[in-house]
Amino acid sequence: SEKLGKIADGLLHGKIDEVGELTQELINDGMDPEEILQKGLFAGMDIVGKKFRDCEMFIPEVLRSAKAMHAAMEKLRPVLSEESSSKAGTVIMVTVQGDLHDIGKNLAGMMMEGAGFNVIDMGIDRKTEDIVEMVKKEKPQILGLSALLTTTMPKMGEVINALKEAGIRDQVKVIVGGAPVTDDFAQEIGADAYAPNASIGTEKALELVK
Ligand code: B1M
Repeated sequence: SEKLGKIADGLLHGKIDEVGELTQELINDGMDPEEILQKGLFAGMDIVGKKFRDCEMFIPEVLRSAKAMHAAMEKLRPVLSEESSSKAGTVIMVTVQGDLHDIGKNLAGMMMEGAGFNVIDMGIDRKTEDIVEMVKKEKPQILGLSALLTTTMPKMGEVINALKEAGIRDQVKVIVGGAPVTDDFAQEIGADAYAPNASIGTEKALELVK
């Protein structure tokens, strides 16, 4: 649809209100949220990522694109996290220390809410010790770790080791995700599952609480 192209383009140019409004219009038109994400929002964000990498876009502009993404996701939230009757359990979602990226984490959190999980979002750039404390306090079934930088990925292994040291590794299942994360890396650090995207992350979470 023409609107999907406008969403991608609006995201690229940081048109925050327009991206939010177009997303709402497509939801009202009855479009599948997955299609809005893939063909509109992710398509735009892919171009942002490439331009950022090639120094054709800079941090202030990328931040506007991220804000436009957030505006769209707020519109998608009610559709993605529609009350589910089942009570799947509790998930803590967090971006590890040193890392400020939160779009993928938020999306995965919304989908998990849609699958019936109670999601506790700890936000971004959280210290390993704070994450361990929160796991002790909330006793979630699942801990979801997100990292978007090759430099912060090792923090995910650090969290798993800290859970072991605290004697609570076997009380929580750990799912790891984020663009640079791989299945091999997840196995290497002893995670219970790797989520290449938000919907597979949600499937893995449901499998792990079975
Ligand atoms: Co950053 N950034 N960034 N950035 N940024 C990347 C990640 C980068 C690949 C861009 C590039 O160079 N091409 C690059 C990383 C290179 C590397 O490490 N290999 C990079 C860099 C270098 C940086 C800075 C260092 C730049 C600088 O300062 N010089 C800096 C670091 C800041 C920090 O974190 N300390 C920085 C800053 C930023 C902004 C703040 C400007 C902004 C983030 C704003 C925000 O998140 N609120 C930003 C953005 C937006 C990006 C790109 C363009 C887009 C990321 C994104 O949101 N994608 C990104 C380029 C790219 O990824 N191609 C880039 C959309 C999102 C839906 O995808 O997060 O991958 P993603 O989530 C996916 C899956 O990974 C998965 O599900 C989602 C899809 O369904 N997933 C999970 C993720 N977490 C999950 C958790 C789960 C399950 C699934 O459960 C546990």
